[in-house]
Amino acid sequence: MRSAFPIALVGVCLVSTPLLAQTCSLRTRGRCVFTMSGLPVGTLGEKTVDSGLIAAGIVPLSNGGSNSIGGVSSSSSLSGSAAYSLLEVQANAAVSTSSSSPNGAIAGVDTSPQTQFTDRLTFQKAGAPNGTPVQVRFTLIADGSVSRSISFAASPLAARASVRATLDSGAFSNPIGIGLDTYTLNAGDVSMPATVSRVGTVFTGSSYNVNAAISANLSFLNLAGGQSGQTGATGRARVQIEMLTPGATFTSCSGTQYTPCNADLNADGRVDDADFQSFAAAYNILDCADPAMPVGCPADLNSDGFVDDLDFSAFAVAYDALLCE
Ligand SMILES: [Ca+2]
Ligand SMILES: [Ca+2]
Repeated sequence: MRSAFPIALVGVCLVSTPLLAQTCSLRTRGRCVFTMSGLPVGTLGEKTVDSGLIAAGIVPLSNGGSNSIGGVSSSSSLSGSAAYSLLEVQANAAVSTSSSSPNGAIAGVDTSPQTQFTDRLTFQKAGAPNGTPVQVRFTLIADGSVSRSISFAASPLAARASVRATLDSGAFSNPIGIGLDTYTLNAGDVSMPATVSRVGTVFTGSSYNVNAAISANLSFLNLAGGQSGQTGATGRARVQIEMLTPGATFTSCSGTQYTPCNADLNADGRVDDADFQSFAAAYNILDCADPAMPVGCPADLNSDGFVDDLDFSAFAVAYDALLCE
């Protein structure tokens, strides 16, 4: 959203009102549930952690707990990290009940998103006056997995796992969503792995927020009488930002450059063997129009519609460099 100073306030406030501060922050949080009937009063059955808003660094996320009584057990865990441009989350939940126990149990992970960053970008173009339109491309690269395993016949909603990465900014319309879900994707989301870009027109001298987040949600299992089940979700996302107008640049509140690193196909900030496996699979498919190719054809590093030897040459350079910097 373009920054706007509320002119009406100027007349009202005799004391000068500060311009909106440049904001950038990181946050991790989430609730784990691990409870059952029959627990002694006062037993911890859920736990919520929240880092609050942190200005800098990598913010780790760690949460979890378990209970068991009379042959019934319940556990859930959540971990991850938030850094500018790189987000990661993992979650697991499991329940089992003995056939002879009268107790039921539930487990799950929620509170969304669990890892997130907000940054504020200001655009410039040398020699151009403030208010000059320039174009910028925002890209979200996301990968992950979900799993669901239950010992009994049930609706998909009885034990649901989902992970979703999102990117939005006032600099472009239509927020990006990439996800996986054992039940059904969010409307408008494409499935992981995927690389999705939006191009926006922004104005020099103006500032725009960019927000990215990952959510992992594991629905509660409500089990009794000799049932068991487990769910898991893991997701990673990386954000890159590129100026398309020659001579245009941006600065960010956090100081992050959001440098493109297109060969990092699994969004973990490194170009290594895991990326090579994805690249090799795409190389065998060749044509970006093939339905088997991941959305956005991320392995087509030179954007010519095919994953071929030209892309392999570019991949090899990034593989040698290893880290996305
Ligand atoms: Ca990688
Ligand atoms: Ca290509």
